[in-house]
Amino acid sequence: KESRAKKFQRQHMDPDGPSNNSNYCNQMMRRRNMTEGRCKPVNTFIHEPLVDVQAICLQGNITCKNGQPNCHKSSSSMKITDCRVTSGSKYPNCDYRTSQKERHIIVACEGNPYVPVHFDASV
Ligand code: PAX
Repeated sequence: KESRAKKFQRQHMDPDGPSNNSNYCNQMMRRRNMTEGRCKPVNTFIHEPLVDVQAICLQGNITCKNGQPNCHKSSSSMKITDCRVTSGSKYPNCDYRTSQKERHIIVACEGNPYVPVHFDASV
């Protein structure tokens, strides 16, 4: 079974991206298997080296949206792409809007090694 850490990498890591392309989210959401069973409504891809994203787990500790205490906010802003399903999108034809941003990101971390498992927000 896919570990939570590997699932985070599949859903959120794209260190070599983004291709400067309005179809980025349509392609990546399908390629990373987030359009099976339903269209995942919102998903963020992170365009930074994996080690830099893993290091967020050692940075500022904050409370997560769900009240758990295991969230961490990146001390630097990071290059990200937000993918949001369009209002007219109808499964199985998942249609996304692609928005590139530079933001601080908040991730939840777990385990030993203590690594990212959930994307909480960008600020
Ligand atoms: P997830 O299912 O929420 O979390 P995601 O981050 O890709 O997946 P499994 O065993 O898979 O169920 N975990 C936690 N989740 C939440 N909060 C804390 N503190 C926590 N600690 C551990 C993946 C796994 O992490 C575990 C959790 O139990 C899961 O284990 O966002 C919904 C999705 O949209 C993404 C982030 C979420 O997907 P929501 O409802 O929290 O707002 N998303 C959201 C995003 O990619 N970008 C965004 O800007 C926003 C707002």
